Amino acid sequence: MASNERVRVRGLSIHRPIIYGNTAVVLTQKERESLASPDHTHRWVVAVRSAASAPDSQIVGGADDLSYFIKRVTFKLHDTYTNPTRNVDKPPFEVSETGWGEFEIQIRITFVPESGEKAILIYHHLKLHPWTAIGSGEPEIPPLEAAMKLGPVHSWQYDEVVFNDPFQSFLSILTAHPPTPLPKHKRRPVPFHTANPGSLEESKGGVPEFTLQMEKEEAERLDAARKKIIAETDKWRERLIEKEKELERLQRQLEVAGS
Ligand code: SLL
Repeated sequence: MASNERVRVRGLSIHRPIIYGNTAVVLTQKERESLASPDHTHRWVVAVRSAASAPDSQIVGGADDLSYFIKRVTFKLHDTYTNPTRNVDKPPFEVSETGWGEFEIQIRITFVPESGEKAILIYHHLKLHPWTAIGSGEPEIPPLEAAMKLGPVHSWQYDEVVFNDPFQSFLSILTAHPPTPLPKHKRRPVPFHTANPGSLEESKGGVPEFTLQMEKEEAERLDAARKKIIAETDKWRERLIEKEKELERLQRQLEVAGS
């Protein structure tokens, strides 16, 4: 049954940009009272989305439907939640919940069967509280009334799913769905609440989005880190060679002394 379908395109890498993370808002007193658990303070959404945002959308990322390569996203919530394992089999790949605390969310992305790829596991720290007081001391959780004034909290991570040596049939699926390009420059706030007043203002001004500029900066950081590792490796390799030479010398001395 060796049809071309299962032929791998060797040496080829193709990637799809995604973002994962969460948005959170403080619940009003009224909303809290209407909940089954009035101790919950926030409403949040955790999601896996395309990196590009739709123009003028109130959503971070999500311009493209990713179901052509993602079959299922499983969000494993904290055990304090009922049915903490949430399977999402169609877009939007997200879970909306209320709660009172931050915790680590396990996100498993299962790809369409045509891909022949194993599922991948990523982690996201659910963020409810805005960053405050950075630079002027210990970051602290602001009171709810203050947090409410700051607006929604965003915590998103850009990533790229890379497919190496893809099956021909899967490659066709991917190329039939080119990702919406990221905007070249900043049109909106970046996807983080930062502590300096300028960006705090910005973060109130709208929904953050990822840009090519940020992608470039991330690539530069990775490149710098790679160079540093190579330099370190070279340094330690040289030391090792020196030590081995010294060992040899000492062993010879021992032999001479012993004979
Ligand atoms: C903390 N380590 O102590 C974390 C745990 C758990 C969050 C946070 C609601 C659960 C429910 C909820 O927010 N759990 O529905 O009862 O901060």
